[in-house]
Amino acid sequence: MINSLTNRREELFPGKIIEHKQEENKFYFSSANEVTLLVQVLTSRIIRFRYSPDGYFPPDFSYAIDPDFKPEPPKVEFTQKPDSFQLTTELVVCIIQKEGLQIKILDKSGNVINEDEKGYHWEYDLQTGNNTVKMSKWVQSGEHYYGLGDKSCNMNLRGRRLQNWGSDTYGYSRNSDPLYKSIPFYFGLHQKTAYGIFFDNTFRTYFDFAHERSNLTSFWAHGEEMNYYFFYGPGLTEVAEQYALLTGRSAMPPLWALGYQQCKWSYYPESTFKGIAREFRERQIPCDALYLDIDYMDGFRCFTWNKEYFPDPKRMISELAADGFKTVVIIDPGIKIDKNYRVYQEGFQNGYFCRRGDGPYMKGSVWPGLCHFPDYTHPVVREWWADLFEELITVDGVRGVWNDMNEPAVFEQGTFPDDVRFDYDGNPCSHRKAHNIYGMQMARATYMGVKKFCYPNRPLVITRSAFSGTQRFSSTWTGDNVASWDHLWMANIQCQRLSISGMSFVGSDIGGFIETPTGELYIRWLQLGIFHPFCRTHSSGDHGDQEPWSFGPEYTLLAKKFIELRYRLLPYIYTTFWQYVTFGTPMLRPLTFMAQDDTETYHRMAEFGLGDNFLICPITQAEVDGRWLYLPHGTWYYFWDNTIYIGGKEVWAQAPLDRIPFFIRAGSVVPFYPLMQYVGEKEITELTLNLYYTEGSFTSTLYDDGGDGYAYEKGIFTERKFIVTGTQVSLTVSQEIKGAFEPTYTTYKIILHGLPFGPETIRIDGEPLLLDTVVDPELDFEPESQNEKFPVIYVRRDFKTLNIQGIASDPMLPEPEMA
Ligand code: MIG
Repeated sequence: MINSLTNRREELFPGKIIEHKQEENKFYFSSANEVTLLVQVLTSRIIRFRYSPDGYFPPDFSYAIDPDFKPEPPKVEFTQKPDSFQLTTELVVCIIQKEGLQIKILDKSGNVINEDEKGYHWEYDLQTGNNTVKMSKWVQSGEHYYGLGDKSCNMNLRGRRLQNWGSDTYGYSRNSDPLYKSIPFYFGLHQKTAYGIFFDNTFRTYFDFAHERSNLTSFWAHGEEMNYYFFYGPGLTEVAEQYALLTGRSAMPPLWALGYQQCKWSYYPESTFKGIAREFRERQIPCDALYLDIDYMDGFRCFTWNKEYFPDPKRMISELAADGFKTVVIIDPGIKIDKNYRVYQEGFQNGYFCRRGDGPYMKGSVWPGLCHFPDYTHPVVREWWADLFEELITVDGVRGVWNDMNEPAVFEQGTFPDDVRFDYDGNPCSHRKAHNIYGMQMARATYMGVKKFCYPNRPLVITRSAFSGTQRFSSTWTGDNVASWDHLWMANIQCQRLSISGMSFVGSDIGGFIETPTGELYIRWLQLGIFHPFCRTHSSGDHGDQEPWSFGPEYTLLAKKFIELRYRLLPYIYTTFWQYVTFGTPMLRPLTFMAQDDTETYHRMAEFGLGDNFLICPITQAEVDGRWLYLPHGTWYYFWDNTIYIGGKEVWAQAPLDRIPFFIRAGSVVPFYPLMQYVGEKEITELTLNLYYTEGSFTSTLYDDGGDGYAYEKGIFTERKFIVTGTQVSLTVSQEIKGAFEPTYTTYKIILHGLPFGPETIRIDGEPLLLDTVVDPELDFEPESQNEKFPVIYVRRDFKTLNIQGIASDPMLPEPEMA
């Protein structure tokens, strides 16, 4: 079937099943030619398929699967028919053909969700001794495909062939493939029903979505097993959640890591670095983190300082900390070959570096010159690596670590030679198998160290390369992009795609890494960046400055306005992060994920949701003052002027350079922090809640745990639900509170948007209350809105029920405008 593989060899297929056995939720089927299929029913909607060509399964080992994923085995009914076996769970039916082992999965109404064409087959590779393992499936009528993590092409993958082989792709472009990360997980969607497939194989993997043959989708790898997980939705979001349950979620980040971050290659010496900090505070542009790129090191030796540039890092970092800045430093995998360098000596003497096939340590050239590279797939090496962070963190005061070049990247050669050996946690192998998880294991070892030494504070790790599951250890960014409009378009798609592929803590280099953006492009990019979980400006520095104030006063003001908006939105973004941590829900939600029942959304990809209640659509074109976009069904408020839009259709969003198309779902309660220059600058005594009136009922969530530390793991957090119910003449808000955390704020300032009536009586838990009408300075993003008055109510934090009764239409209040 799959053409354009390596040499033409013989394709091998399973024979007829002659034996089967069951061990709890594991079902083994063996064929006449010794092929064995192991079907493991993990939950009612997650089924694993593992194939052995010779009846032998090597020890079960995966870096991707979350060790904490231990679901109770579900109920499975097993039946046999003349031609097939059948496994039935509460949600799906899985049919296994006796002749050929093809799989067919149906939902309980009998709709085919996924069906093998040839199914499992393989080729033996004489050269390496591996099997090229293959799987082919029918394309279902009207099927669309999504996912695969780090890809810069259109959202819908139908018609494409893509591969996973982590690569350092400086200045990549639309459709470049592969990029830095390897996430062999995709979604299928047809008849409004979604499923997912995760091919847990770390070799170079390929996915063909109706590309070679329009009726066929297939995936294969040049080694290891055909070993994949099937997830049943039926919702796309549910599929993403199932995948995140299996491969894990991030822990809660420190709240400051959701603030604005500023980076450049490179800020040095100390006076320059501190100058950047000073400028942020003088200009009152909020910022939480500053980054040191490779030049802070002594000759690019990891865990050292260039003492000429940074004579006293501990003093410098503590001075920055006193002003609210966290310092994050880069650490690459290449360890300079230098007999006088401690890290090199320890690695060399203890055998911690990767070896070539014939024994010597592998050498490769990167920034420091010739280097050896730690084998992070060895548990002892990871421990050693983790401990190397002690001084940087406990003495110098570094609060986060940035892992780069971990695809792994090597100058000239690209990456390691194939014969390089790895421990692979006791399953020794070559680079062919370890390549795609090298960066992940580096990030894991880094995380262990940063977490250990930052305690009781939470760590921040950011990595360029990743494999499925890396989200358990690290955030990520999309690598070396370019300051162009096309790259802004890509940043939007890449971040959405990484988010649905398990990695929600994601952002792009705002403004572009290579070359310089115009002021306009920088602002348009920042407008998108403030809605990405990871929000950092970074640039190569070769082409001029890229700070929020680098483009002239007019743009500086705009940059400040959008970074300020980011800080106002922090409690909402933090709540969205908590949903991701708790349920695996992607933070960024492609339009199709928001409205899977609406097939119009299948053809659009610029619009996305952040959390439950926001819809954003970036402007990715020069010199325009708005754009057409598709609003999913429901009622929406345009953030900038409160115009009310009815979704389920295309609308025009007026967005000159001081706006990004940003809509808020009617009925939602959006928490706002007061303006701060950095997280923790002020004690928050009052939390603003922006309530967007709706007719009918809608529930919003607010999570809080103080933003750092680990008490939340012991239940010291609060989850608040605001249930808003509106009629033409009344509005009721009930609050449900779970958890034991005591926030610093004791009152809510509730700002009412879009009330269709004039409030007459207000009762809070039965008692009467007065209404204020304010010109709300906190919402003054728009000069036009300065004179607009919003009704405001101040209530105690733990109220249970707020009730407003009104008289229809009060001339005192702004009429909601309908678009
Ligand atoms: O070969 O550390 O993607 O963010 O600034 C370039 C220097 C190495 C690549 C990263 C980029 C970083 C740069 N690095």
